[in-house]
Amino acid sequence: MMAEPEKRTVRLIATMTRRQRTAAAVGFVLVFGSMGALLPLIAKPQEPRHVTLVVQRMAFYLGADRTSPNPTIRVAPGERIRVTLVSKDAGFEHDFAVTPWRVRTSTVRGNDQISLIFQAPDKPGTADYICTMHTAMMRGTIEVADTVQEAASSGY
Ligand SMILES: [Cu+2]
Repeated sequence: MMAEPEKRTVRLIATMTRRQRTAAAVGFVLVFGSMGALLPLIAKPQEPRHVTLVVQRMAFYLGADRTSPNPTIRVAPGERIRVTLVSKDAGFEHDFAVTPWRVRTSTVRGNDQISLIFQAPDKPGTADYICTMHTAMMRGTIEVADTVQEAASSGY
């Protein structure tokens, strides 16, 4: 008797008056419409892009690269970034800061690492990133690229 409940539903709708049917339709829209409004609150925010910066011999390096000190970091407008600062400079203290964006990690030393999530500005442009303790040697450019594709093409 699998079809029984369905038949009963059809019969129920058929016996409804026009007013009841309108009320049911309005109820349906209200219930599912409000679920739609709640969806952005329930949905997870997009995972931030991970950028690993290694500090070694008084310079920043991206990911596994050890050949390009203080490289340009490209991000997309409004993109959420998780910077992980990895210390490989025993005996020194370092941090990572983008002062105009009010971004600054705490200090790492020895074999510490620290992560910080921040949101890139919405407008394309550039800013300096620095280690606030060694601004002369540890300084590079962070760029908000024109497009997401441009930022993603620099892949790290
Ligand atoms: Cu430093």
